[in-house]
Amino acid sequence: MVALARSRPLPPQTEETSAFKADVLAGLSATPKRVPAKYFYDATGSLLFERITELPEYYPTRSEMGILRDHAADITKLIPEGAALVEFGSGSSRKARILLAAAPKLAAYVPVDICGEMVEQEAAELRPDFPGLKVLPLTADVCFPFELPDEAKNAPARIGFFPGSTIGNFEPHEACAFLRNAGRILGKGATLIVGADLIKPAEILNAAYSDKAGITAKFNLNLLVRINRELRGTFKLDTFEHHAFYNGERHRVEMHLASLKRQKVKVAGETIDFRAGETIHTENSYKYSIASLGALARGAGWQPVGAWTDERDYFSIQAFTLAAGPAPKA
Ligand code: AVJ
Repeated sequence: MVALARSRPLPPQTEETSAFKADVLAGLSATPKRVPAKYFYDATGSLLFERITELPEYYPTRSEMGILRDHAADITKLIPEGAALVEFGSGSSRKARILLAAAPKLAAYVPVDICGEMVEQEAAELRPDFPGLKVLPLTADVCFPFELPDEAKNAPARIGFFPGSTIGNFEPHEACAFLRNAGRILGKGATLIVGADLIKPAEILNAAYSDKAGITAKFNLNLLVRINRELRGTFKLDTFEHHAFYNGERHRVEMHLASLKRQKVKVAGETIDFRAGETIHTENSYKYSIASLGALARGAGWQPVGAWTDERDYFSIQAFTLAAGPAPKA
């Protein structure tokens, strides 16, 4: 314990940290500066996101849970006997629990997440609540191809689940690539259930991403904390500010970290220059309509088969089945 206090070794150089380093250095060398949003979710970031979901201004989680609860019977009609549910970017599995409870005919649940610790822990908490279900956690980045466990591969059908409007974090062309990749992973006869935030007035969106309690600002700034810890960064947190706004032309909420002054910052031995007011673009959260997500999915080989919204039309759950034949080429 004494040795720990005296020397603080860097985290071991795993495949994960070297991808983080390469992506951060590339993003901070680009103009305009950017860092991929998936790096928000270290242990602290995941906890901060859980707190965001409880904020009065942040409606998406509550709206989506409400849709799942109100329409669970209808949605789970799409799930055949013995099927495997594969959740992309499962996080806390809170939403999957609603489907699992409404679909006792499911044989397996495969939560897939980039955060291995989280996915194992959630699986351990799920098992006693669903004793008949095979829970098979998988650590993977859902942006890339990965292999399903044999039990899921051999199930009579696979149902993909991608809730939380995580699809909105992708550029539309990346969302299309994700959908095509999901089709390949799930295979013939698959169904995909996607949660997507809907286009709505800017005031509602701006409030949801700039909450009064400042939790979203903390979530955004935690990216710099993570870079400081994992990549020997020298970001001074009080010299950067959280900015979030709805870009109506592109149907997306943008989050940025703005440098309050001209300064130099070191990251992994490299020097990064900031102008006063210069920002790091840390997230896009694209908003869709039923029609615009449907068009995107069709382009990736999926056929829309159902859509459900809450009474305010803030959020949507949309279902697709894999169209017969190979997915259209990119
Ligand atoms: C987890 C991607 C759905 O875009 O609303 C919340 C992340 N960012 N507040 C979103 C987020 C700022 C969130 N998603």
